[in-house]
Amino acid sequence: MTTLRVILGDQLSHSLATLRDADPKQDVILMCEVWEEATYVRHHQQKIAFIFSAMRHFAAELSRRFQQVRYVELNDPANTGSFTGEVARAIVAHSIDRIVVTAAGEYRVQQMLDQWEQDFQLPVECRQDDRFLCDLATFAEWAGTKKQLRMEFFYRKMRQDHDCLMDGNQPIGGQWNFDADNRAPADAACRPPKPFQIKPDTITQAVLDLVEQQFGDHFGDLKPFHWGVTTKHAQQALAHFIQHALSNFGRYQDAMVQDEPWMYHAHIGLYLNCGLLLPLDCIRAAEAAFHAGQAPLNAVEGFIRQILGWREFVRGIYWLKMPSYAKANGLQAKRALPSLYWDGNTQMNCLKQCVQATQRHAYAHHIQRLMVLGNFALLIGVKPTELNAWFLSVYADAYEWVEMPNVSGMVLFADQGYLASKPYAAGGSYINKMSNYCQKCRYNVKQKNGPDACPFNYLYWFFLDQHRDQLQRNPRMAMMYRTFERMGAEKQDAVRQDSQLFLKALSFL
Ligand code: DLZ
Ligand code: SF4
Repeated sequence: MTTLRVILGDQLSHSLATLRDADPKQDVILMCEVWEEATYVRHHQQKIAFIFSAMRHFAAELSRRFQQVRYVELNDPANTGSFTGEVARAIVAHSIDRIVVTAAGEYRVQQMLDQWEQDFQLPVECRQDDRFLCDLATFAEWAGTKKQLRMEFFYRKMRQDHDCLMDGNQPIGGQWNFDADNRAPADAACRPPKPFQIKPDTITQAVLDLVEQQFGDHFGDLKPFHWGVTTKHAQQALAHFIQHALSNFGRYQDAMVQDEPWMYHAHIGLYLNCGLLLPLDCIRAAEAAFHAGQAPLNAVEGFIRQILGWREFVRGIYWLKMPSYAKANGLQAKRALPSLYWDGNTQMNCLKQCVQATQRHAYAHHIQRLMVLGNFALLIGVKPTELNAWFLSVYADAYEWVEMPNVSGMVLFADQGYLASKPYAAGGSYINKMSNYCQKCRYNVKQKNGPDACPFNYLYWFFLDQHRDQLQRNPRMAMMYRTFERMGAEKQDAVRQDSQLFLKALSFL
């Protein structure tokens, strides 16, 4: 009996369910670089390089444990270009009797896996991805028939279930959430550490050459490439964060600084989401730092909430709501994604900064994604499908299960409040409060109308005005609508005129 064990590019964990009962001599492990995955959206060059190099390193590690690791490189002339094609070839080459795989991270790929039994007329065992801390059945049970889900309540349950930062059945520090302490703008004390970086080895060099050849026309800079590509690197990156950045992570979590893409963030999302790091290891490491007095509670709780709370929450929503979630467009947004998202060609300094960081690093930190890139798309009414495709392709950490609920739910309010209690819309003053971008901008953040006014200022009110029917009754928006009413007709007209002019110009760019 020969079992084929298939490992996908975001399943690079030695503890993966697929490998658990594997026979080191008899079984065949399959990993493959395939065109379909590299091009179903045009991924950032660094993202492809990262995944291919991490896959090659992982396969090399597996070869020490297993005798038959079948690794198909992209340029292999026999490569069929798809997972299904490569499984078919492996079945013939190794006389396979059964297939074992772990559930895919993306709906699209799971559909493929679900066909294999029929395609190949072989038993296929598709195992749960138990690297996640909340299994999908438990999440579905928690969500029940609720019309709206709130992360905060899910998170509390997860804290209790995993006995994380708990004092008996109460949260350590007497509060579940210290977000209110996590909104400091940058000040003189804000001096972020150098990010953790790894020099490319020969495997990564070969992958960089391949990506340059095959995907050189994709978005983003390929070099300098400094990401880690092994479990060991990823663990070092986590340790680097805990030692040098975690203590200030909370305080400056929402701060943005000109030409400073890294801040005190962890930059471990890409390792976590491809399996080089496990969520529970990150959580326990941060918890230990708190107990050792190395980091304050607001920072540790904030970090843990992202992983134990938010990450699991969005994944649960994705699987609960797919495939219809991909089509959600609750605010009927119709605009194509402006070209500035690809070339950074704009005089709005905040947007330019965030697009440039994305181009250079396949990374931008969460508040740049949310408050600048996401907020702008929300205000101008970008179609969810277009913004989803952009976020999915440009960030090295992005897979659809995590990207889509963040973009459609959190950023665009396309699910009409299933995930978030209100749209994350903000004017220029909020960006100015949390960053120093406005000081270098051609626009004036203090000005509300006219050619020099910060476009976020009038676009914000225009957005509210446009979506009055849907948003006015939202209790969290009521105060803003009252403020808009108090502006009076003249100012409201100026908002409409400036916005229409701006949007017209944008569509010609
Ligand atoms: C993102 C990605 C890319 C660019 N290339 C590959 C690949 O060639 N082979 C592979 O196994 N995985 C790749 N991935 C990650 C997959 O897209 C990811 O594993 C699935 O989308 C999860 O369902
Ligand atoms: Fe962005 Fe407006 Fe500030 Fe310019 S003035 S950086 S457009 S928020």
